[in-house]
Amino acid sequence: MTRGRFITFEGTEGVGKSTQIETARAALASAGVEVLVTREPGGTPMAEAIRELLLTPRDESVNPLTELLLMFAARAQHLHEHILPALDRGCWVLCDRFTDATYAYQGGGRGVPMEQIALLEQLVQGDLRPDHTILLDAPVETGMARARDRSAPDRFEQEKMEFFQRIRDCYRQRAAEQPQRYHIVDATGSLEEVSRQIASLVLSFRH
Ligand code: Z5A
Repeated sequence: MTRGRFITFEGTEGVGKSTQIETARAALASAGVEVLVTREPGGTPMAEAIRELLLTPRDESVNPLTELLLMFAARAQHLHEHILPALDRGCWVLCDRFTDATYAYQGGGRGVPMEQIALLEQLVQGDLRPDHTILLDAPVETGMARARDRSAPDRFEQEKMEFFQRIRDCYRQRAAEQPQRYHIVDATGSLEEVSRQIASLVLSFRH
């Protein structure tokens, strides 16, 4: 049995990750590939409960280390109970955010030292890294404008523009450092243009 591919979707708020993960799922399914779509933080009942803890706005300020540890606690549960069993049975896993988001949000955004994130990454994941990471890239303002009409902002969405700018910078820097894994897609185009690129990109991962 060939192990499935692990593909992650990243980017700042509202760039179209959830929309494009569905495009990717449909393209792969029509090519006969078995696909599991999941997300972080979350993906199992317990990890979804941790997501709720992380996203709920609260009066108490949240220490960046608490946030970091909760992200990796959710990830350990998700990875071992859901992602790894799927990959082992040959299923492709499409995940809406993964550890690159931790480097971008907790590292770039909150200022947690990257070495601390790398330590936890190794502890929780061992050698597992995504086979491909699709970075949907657009100016922060573009994503915010697209996401604006939704429900009340969660704890992350309440942050200022500079926070999201640091996150975008961090993603772009990581993509430049790891060009073999990262695929940058310009997310400013129309829905049809971006979807076309995503479908052709994920289909190319079969070879
Ligand atoms: N977080 C973290 O800090 N550390 C970690 O390690 C992890 C996560 C894993 C939850 O993530 C939060 O957790 C997140 C980071 C943090 N906080 N923030 N911000 P999330 O992924 O659930 O939340 P999100 O980033 O806010 O996702 P989102 O806002 O749902 O955005 P999206 O999935 O990228 O966008 P979308 O829902 O597909 O599209 C938004 C709207 O734009 C929608 O109406 C679409 O129809 C429209 N759209 C999409 N593409 C286009 C184009 N091309 N043109 C026009 N309109 C479009």
